[in-house]
Amino acid sequence: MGNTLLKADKIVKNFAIDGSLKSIVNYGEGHINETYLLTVDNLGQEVNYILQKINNSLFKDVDALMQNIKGVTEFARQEIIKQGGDPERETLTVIPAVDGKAYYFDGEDYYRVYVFIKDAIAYQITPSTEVFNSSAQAFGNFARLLERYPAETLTETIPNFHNTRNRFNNFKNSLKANLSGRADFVKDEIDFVLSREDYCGRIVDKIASGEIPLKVTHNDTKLNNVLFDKTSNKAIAVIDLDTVMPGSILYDFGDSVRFGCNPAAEDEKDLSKVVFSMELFEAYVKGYLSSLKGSITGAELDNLAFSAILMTFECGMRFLTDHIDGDTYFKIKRENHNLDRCRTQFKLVSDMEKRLDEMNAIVKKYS
Ligand code: ADP
Ligand code: GN1
Ligand code: MG
Repeated sequence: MGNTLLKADKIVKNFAIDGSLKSIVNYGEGHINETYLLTVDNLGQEVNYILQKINNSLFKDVDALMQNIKGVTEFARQEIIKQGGDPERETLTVIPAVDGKAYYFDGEDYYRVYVFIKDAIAYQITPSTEVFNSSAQAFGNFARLLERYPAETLTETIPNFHNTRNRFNNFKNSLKANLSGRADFVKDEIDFVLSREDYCGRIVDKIASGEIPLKVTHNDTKLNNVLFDKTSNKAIAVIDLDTVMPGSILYDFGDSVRFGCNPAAEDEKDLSKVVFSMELFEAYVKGYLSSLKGSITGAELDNLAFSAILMTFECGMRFLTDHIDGDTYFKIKRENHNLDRCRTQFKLVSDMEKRLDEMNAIVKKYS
């Protein structure tokens, strides 16, 4: 945001926040929005908030996006209160703008403010099977919560978000346009995608035929979208609710596995460190299925292991598309960042393809 305290101060004054802004720093490792930690002095007491500049080139209808988030967080809040929990810690809390809206538009950009969840940590790499198992339970419980949420009140914030066939067509269009000129240097990665076209329709077709149910899902279930208590290391809150929309729990399961069953970073350059961990997979399956007992269908279970391959493939294909487009979607911090990310995903896909039978056996064990 040009990052001056002065500009931030003007923005903060448009939210229902008491006190004066002391500092603003970049925060977190999200690829989509610009996230800042605010420190406000309120009568001698320091209070933190999360300020986000919403990525308006992706989220075209910010009003609808924020209505979704308000709806889901208020619903979660009531459930947490019923269970005797602390709603300001266990879900996001939107701080309204002074005009009562859930966001502020300064004529150029859209901003929102959340209560800062204190003494919490977001992991960029899975630190242990215990932590990963706890994230699985948190996402499983979140899926249960969303089962009771009125789906008809939600707007689809990014249409076709996990329609892998659509993603494949977008990839082919990017390849044709080759806006960055980079397509000529990534032939192996391009072939990797093209030779797996038959994966793309496997889940969307089953959703279309009714074999796999459409549910309200999170759609962006990577480990750093869960906050953990710094002391107990237990998952406390599922965050990043921009993509809560109708989808399949296979998307949520697969995306968590994609990110978390890898002992290295999503953008690790040394691919010898990137390996699919069966131990972490088992920890996730165990946690997720324990939370979803009685609600997951046979068709969902049959496709659970494959969904991990598909979501990893889809994400790698999206990184490659963005690399070829010239890095217009995901935030990057270095040259070829999206290509590095793509390569880790394809390494994981190759590993999983070899171990699909073992993965299915683990799903069976906990079904
Ligand atoms: P993006 O859409 O860019 O991924 P997120 O909403 O996931 O943005 O936020 C980025 C990071 O900021 C999260 O991974 C987490 O570390 C941190 N974060 C977001 N909201 C909060 C919050 N309310 N309290 C504490 N940390 C937060
Ligand atoms: C983005 O917003 P963030 O960083 O939690 C992306 C996900 C990708 C992920 C890959 C809205 O997630 O779909 O899987 O990066 N979110 C959006 O790390 O596109
Ligand atoms: Mg995020």
